[in-house]
Amino acid sequence: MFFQAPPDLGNTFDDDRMLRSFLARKLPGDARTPIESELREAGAIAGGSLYRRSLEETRDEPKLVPWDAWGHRVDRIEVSPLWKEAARIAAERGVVGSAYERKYGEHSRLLQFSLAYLLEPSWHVYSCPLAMTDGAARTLIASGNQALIERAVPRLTARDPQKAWTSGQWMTERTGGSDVGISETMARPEGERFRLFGTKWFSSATTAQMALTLARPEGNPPGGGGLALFYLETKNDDGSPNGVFVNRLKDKLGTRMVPTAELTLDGALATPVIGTRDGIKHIAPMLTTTRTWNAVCAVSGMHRAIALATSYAEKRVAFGAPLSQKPLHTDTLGWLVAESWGAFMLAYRAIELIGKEEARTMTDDEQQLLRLVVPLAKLTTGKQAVSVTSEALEAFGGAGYVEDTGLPRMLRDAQVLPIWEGTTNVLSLDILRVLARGGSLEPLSREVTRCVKATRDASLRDAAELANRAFAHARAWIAEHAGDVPAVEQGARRFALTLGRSIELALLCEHAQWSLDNEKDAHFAAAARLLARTPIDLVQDLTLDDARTLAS
Ligand code: MFK
Repeated sequence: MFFQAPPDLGNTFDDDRMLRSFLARKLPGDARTPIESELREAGAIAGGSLYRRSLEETRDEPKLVPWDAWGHRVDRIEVSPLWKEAARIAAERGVVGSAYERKYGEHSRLLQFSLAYLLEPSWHVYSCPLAMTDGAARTLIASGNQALIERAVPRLTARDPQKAWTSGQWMTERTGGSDVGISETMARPEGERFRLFGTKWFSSATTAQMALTLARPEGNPPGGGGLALFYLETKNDDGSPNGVFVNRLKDKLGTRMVPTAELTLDGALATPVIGTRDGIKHIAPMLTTTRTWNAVCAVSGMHRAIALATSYAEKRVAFGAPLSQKPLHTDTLGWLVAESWGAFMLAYRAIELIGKEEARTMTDDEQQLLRLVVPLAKLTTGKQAVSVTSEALEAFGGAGYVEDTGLPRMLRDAQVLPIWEGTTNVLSLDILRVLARGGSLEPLSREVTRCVKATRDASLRDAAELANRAFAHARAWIAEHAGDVPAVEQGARRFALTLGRSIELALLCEHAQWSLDNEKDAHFAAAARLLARTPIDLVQDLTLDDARTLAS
């Protein structure tokens, strides 16, 4: 009787050609050895014990316990054993903390995000609370509020699991997750602090000890400028709720191990983080951080899905040979690899820039670049994650559709990536806002030019030039339509995706050239050539009235 062998994983660091090559290129010798050693340990866990547990422990979805046995309101959320283990691993390995220890200067973020990248696909989206925790630490530090920094940052970045805190990021209300400026939560002054009253409609990973949230101090004007950024702790010192009540947990398509709650704030005592206005502006470091996490998790999910599909192709025999020997099957997988490596380049460019900003080695040009690269990385990789994961599942045939293979979960978890932290359209509009407020495409343009110039190998010239042409087309389109706001808004997604995809291709060409020169490895050049044959330039020169007609 035949039984199919399942796919398996080895050390996910050792098996990741892209990550290893990128780090070899970017890390100085003295940092490379210790960083690789930490990542190899994480890769062993991610491909071994944690991966096996993630396949086995699929039933322990979070539960809300509103009352204790004696009738006290406790609103306790019980998470899975795997999440508890993830919390321990994350703290001990510094999946947030290592970024703040800055042991490797501007390269510290490469270590920290690579840890997240390796562990994410094996811990049921525990990256969600970590992303917000990282974002909260960064936001508090940027605020300069010394009292809050001293109170919270050591806990948010702690290596000791007993001391480590996570943070929530409560922005979304019933009025909407995109147009945050119309939020209804009110803040009533009480001494130097405020009591918050309102509802938060999506609060992710609601087990956090603290949260950063937005509310409108009484008397403030409507709109985003009238919101203030607040810090609150979810429990009082005696463990009772600090005016934060969990109405219910959301029943979601994916990220089902993440407790996502609807909350009522009924007099939650909160401290303004920085002034009593401009909350959206002050929470922006959170957005930069969590959107980068989103991109990193998108790439890591793609790599995991492809790694499993590649392993399966070795084991699965059909029509007389393993799938790995079938030209059509390997063609399909090859395109997926190219897509995911392009995504990797853009996500890791964001990481590099954040590391430089924090180590204060960043130029003004790079500062402007960061403001554009983060939303571009988030929106471009989010879309890629869904399509690549879907295709990778198809590579398993029916097994990819069966729950206890663990495969369908990957697609469901990928589907959140273009949604939370700003949808593709909202982030496309964010790019337009940056440009409308005096930002420029010049830093991106210089990035593409640098990559194209660095790409000397004849086999890569067409790909590099295509990246250049696509980018130039997007740039010409936005210049041509500058005065026509509806036309620019209508084309914003195609414009942003063209920027994102052309930069991915340019960065991949640059890396491919480096790898040819230094590693004699032709894989990245092959990936760049393949990526160049996918749709890179999505800009449409005509205003598409037909689309409006169909949607009305
Ligand atoms: C797997 C790991 C992933 C982690 C997941 C964690 C769980 C996720 C849970 C969530 O999904 S939380 C909800 C996430 N919500 C969003 O991301 C909000 C989406 N909406 C937007 O991003 C809108 O564009 C925005 C709310 C910002 C629009 O509001 P406004 O009031 O129209 O903002 P405006 O006027 O554009 O910006 C106000 C100020 O903030 C401006 O500064 P100035 O006043 O000095 O000009 C902006 O420049 C600044 N700003 C806005 N966005 C910024 C920013 N600055 C830097 N970076 C940004 N991204």
